[in-house]
Amino acid sequence: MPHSSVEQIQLDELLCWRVRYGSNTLLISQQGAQVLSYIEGERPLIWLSDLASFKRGQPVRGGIPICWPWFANLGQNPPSVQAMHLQLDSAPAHGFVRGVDWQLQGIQTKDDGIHLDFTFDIRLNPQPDWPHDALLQLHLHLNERLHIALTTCNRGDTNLTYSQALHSYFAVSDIRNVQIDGLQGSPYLDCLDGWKRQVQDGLQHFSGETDRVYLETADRLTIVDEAWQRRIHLHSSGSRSAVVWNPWISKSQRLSQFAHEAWQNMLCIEHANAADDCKTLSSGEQHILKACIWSE
Ligand code: TA6
Repeated sequence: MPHSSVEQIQLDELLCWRVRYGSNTLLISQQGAQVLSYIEGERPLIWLSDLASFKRGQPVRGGIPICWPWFANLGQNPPSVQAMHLQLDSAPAHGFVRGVDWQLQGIQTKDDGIHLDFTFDIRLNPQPDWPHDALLQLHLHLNERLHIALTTCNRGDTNLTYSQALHSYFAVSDIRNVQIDGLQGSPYLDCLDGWKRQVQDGLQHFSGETDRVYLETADRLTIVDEAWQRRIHLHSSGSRSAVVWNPWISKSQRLSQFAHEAWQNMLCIEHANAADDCKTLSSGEQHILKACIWSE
């Protein structure tokens, strides 16, 4: 097995772990159980903003924030997701688990790589406006690839309906010169045009702000980056929706922790259960959203 190590570090206000496996380096914070960055060899695969700040209660710009128990603004979700919340207008974007500490359950070095387990237990973090009994488990497994599994367990007596996303920021050479392979023919909701339903025609290129929820998605997507001679492979299970986002020029200037030119070097592709793909769990049921990320 290649050389591997795990060290606990402090980044400003956040407790983090730096995990190494061979030439791969993963940085995770206890807050949000958020992957902050992932570097393969010399080059970032998961992007972290140059202006990222590591403050308590504030999601870090970049990495893989976990959006749960709703994706985007609650009011943009299906009525069944909205109905789980008691104060629609006070609900934070992307849910309430990004900015709070999760519990580290364990770190194990095995023959197949390094495994980290975190939980978010609603019983330890009660949400008066979202009064449901659920347990979130995040399993991170690092070897030649980064494997992520987010499990939602419904411990309540009634149905639990939620949406979610692994809000992954990928590093690219120049958004104007990359494309996504695998979305051809998929329907999508255009979040910049009233969430109107469209259909993807051919490979996805970028020439402006893009914010889309793709539906009926394939379980394999690829970011083709000719300039860096790199293909980033994204395999998933438990998801039939994927969010594609680049803020482009003007929105970049309204984003926190985001340099004005940073839009050129990042691309979000987020494995999700969003819109029509939201999930309903009966009492005692669980669902696992999985993603596997690597480049070659
Ligand atoms: O995933 C795309 C999106 O919903 C965009 O509309 C934009 O708001 C982005 O998420 C970033 O959201 P955040 O709350 O992390 O700034």
